[in-house]
Amino acid sequence: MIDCCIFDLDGVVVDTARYHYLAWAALARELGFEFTPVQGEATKGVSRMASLEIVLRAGGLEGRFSAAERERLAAEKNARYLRFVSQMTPAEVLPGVAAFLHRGVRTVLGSASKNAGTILDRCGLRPLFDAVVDGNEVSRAKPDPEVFLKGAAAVDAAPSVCVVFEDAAAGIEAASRAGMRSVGVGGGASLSAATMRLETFAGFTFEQLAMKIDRD
Ligand code: B16
Ligand code: MG
Repeated sequence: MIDCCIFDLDGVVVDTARYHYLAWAALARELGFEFTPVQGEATKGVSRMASLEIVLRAGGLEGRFSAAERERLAAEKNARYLRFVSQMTPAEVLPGVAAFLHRGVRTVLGSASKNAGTILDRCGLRPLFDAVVDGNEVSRAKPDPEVFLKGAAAVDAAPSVCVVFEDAAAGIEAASRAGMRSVGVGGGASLSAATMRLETFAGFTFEQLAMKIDRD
């Protein structure tokens, strides 16, 4: 039985990954190197400071900045990212997601992002979630299960009745460590550990989810 759907945000509900990438690439350019889209893939689902380490490593700059300087670089990237996010509209919700969220089952947002609230408000999505757990409330990043366990607890759901929708391998592992089933969303090659795969929410119904998940 499925009684609670927990959604990752970036890459599942909205495509903010391209804004994250543009903001990191601009920072890299300021630091004197190119950060490619392929390198940007590694920042998906990863916290802001861990993403900064990935960017600095790509430029051969790891270990070059103090903690205070890294905080400043991350803040600069975030300010640029927020300029993109502040222009978002409901049209940027990925196809089929809003319709799927309207189904009576309990819905929770479980995201690593500290900007999740702003994105939900810009896209008119907040009323569709019964609970929101984001990067401001968790101390351990995915693949630690903390974000999903907190999300399930917020709506009083046992992990065994929860299904997590995720686009990143770290999130699929976090779901499994939380004792939850998972749906790997999108074409990412690293999602093979998910209970099932889903290319897009367009045309996807809760009944199809229940049939597929309960059969596995
Ligand atoms: P912020 P998710 C993650 O969100 C993104 O996938 C990842 O690229 C980003 O670095 C992280 O949030 C932190 O975001 O800088 O906004 O706090 O996929 O867990 O919804
Ligand atoms: Mg994601």
